[in-house]
Amino acid sequence: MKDILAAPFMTEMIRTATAMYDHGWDERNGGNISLMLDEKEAGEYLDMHSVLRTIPTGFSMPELDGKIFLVTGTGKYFRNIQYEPEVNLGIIRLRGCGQQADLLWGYSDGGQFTSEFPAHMMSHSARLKVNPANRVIMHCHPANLLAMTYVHTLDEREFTRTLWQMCTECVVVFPDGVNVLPWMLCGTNEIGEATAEKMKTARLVVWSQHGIYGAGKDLDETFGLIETAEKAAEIYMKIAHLPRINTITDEQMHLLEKRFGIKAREGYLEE
Ligand code: 2HA
Ligand code: ZN
Repeated sequence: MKDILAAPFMTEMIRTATAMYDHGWDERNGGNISLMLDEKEAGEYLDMHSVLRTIPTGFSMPELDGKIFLVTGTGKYFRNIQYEPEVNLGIIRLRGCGQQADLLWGYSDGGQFTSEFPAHMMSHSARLKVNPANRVIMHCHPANLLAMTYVHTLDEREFTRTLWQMCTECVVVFPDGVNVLPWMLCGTNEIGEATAEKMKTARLVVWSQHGIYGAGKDLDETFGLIETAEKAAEIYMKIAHLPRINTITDEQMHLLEKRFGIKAREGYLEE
């Protein structure tokens, strides 16, 4: 059996969580990540028949039965993941219509997966239907995106258009735009279901006055998606109180579409 702490999925998870903390996106126990593992790859590092304990999930999700996830722990600090991965992370495999999670590794102090587990698993399910290559769901609290939800309309088209106008590459990086949920109680199946619904049409979902969810094929892509949206929100928060005399026009965004072979979300740009 290979050393799991040297597994690429583990080192990338630790590197990503540390970078997120360093960006100021994950104060205290803020934020959570889930990464769907390839069963064959995980099998090189873990005895798949050895279940440490079983944790009930509190929801039903038959389509994820048998799927294996590396997930951050509830109450755990991103800042500490690099020092004690086995305490702060866990690997679980779902079974019993997704109602049971068999712990294969981690949460070694008796802990369990993030309180946002329903939102993560429901979002995985939604994204897998859009694109089976999507393996990552990431949640964090970037200050400028959060700030924007206090001063900008939460209309999804308007919110997306504002972000696209803040940096030239935004429309290229997230042509599918940003969906927005109003304030909702976190850690519940309800916010999980609402997030998953929004994930059907975009890889970024803002939780107003709370944070953001991102989805992607790997940790780098998902991190980059949130990083780009947060950069745009930062520029917005620098200029929102000033008269705007220049912008990126819809005509210019159409030029970006052509140059980079992308298509902005239907109806979000003027023809
Ligand atoms: O787990 O970010 O939304 C901490 C959170 C909850
Ligand atoms: Zn949060």
